[in-house]
Amino acid sequence: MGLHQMTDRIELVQGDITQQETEAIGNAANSRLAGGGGVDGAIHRAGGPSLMEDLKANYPRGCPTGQAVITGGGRLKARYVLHAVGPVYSGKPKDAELLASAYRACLSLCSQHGIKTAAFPSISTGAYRYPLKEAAPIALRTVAAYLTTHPEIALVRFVLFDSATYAAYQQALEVIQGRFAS
Ligand code: AR6
Repeated sequence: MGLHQMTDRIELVQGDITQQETEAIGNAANSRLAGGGGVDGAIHRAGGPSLMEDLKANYPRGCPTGQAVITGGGRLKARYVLHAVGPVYSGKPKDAELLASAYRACLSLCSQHGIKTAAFPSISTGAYRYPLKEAAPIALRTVAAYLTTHPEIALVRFVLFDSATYAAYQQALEVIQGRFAS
């Protein structure tokens, strides 16, 4: 399977992840799983209190950076939320590995729970200040690589909140597709 076929299962849209009808949506959480601003605040508001109850009951010690945990979706259209903890950008090489690992952890939860469709926000590029031009290709390459070995995942949709984020992902996807097009 070439990268072309893998990237056929990746979609980019500009929008609000809380409105997605994929089986799961990703959240850009913090390691205390304490809730916060940005997409995390929006998901907890839209999903309702059951998300935090689920987190407190099942993951009282939080979640390490680069990992993810799963809860129900509460009042969201999505049945599940994948709470991923991306790195706070430091400029060190480990940032890229932790960011890739956060996406892989979400995808691995999808495989374990039979989730075939998932939507992701741009993890770490808001409050955690990961530069978009670096984060977008890492996010896309990590997902594309996972899809090659996991045909059970039918769709990964990146839901990018603002036009600059959407443009950065669009450009990164074109580079990845262009390089591997047959
Ligand atoms: N749908 C999709 N994307 C969104 C939405 C939305 N409704 N709202 C914001 N974004 P951020 P981080 C975008 O800061 O950098 C929180 O306080 C946003 O425009 O949400 O990983 C957590 O509790 C940006 O492109 O996440 C953590 O403490 C992207 O989501 C910390 O922030 C990520 O921005 C995590 O920081």
